[in-house]
Amino acid sequence: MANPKNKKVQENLARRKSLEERMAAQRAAELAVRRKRYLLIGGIAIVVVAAIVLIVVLSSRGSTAAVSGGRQTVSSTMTSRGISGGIRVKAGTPVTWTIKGGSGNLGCMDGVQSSLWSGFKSVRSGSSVKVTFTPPSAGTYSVTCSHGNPVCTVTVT
Ligand SMILES: [Cu+2]
Repeated sequence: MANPKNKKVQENLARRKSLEERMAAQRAAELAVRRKRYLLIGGIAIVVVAAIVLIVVLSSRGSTAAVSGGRQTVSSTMTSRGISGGIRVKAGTPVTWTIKGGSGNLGCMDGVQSSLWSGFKSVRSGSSVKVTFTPPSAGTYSVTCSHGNPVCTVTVT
């Protein structure tokens, strides 16, 4: 049965089999690398989204007043879009709220008025105004410009 032609066929078959095995191994390795890359990209995406959510949540909470000597003080910056996040204060303790007029044209955001204090307080770009009031009770109070458009809210706890 030592047919030289048969032997050649056997050799070719063996060579082909090993080649196919090597190709399969390579494909598996490539798949593993791709899977690892997707996991990494997914992980980074999750971290980025979580960071954005955290920033949005923190900025929407607004500035919390600091209490010292029976007075709460807090400061904010007015922009053409109002005061980002507003402020958080406690009921019953007098508040001094310093509002700085941000650079550039503030547009409609020309000042602040609210049921928390009397009168309209003008806010101009580049200068500061102090608003004093004592929050009567817990709740959310709206602050508007002279035109009645929302500037921000004062959260009283
Ligand atoms: Cu306005």
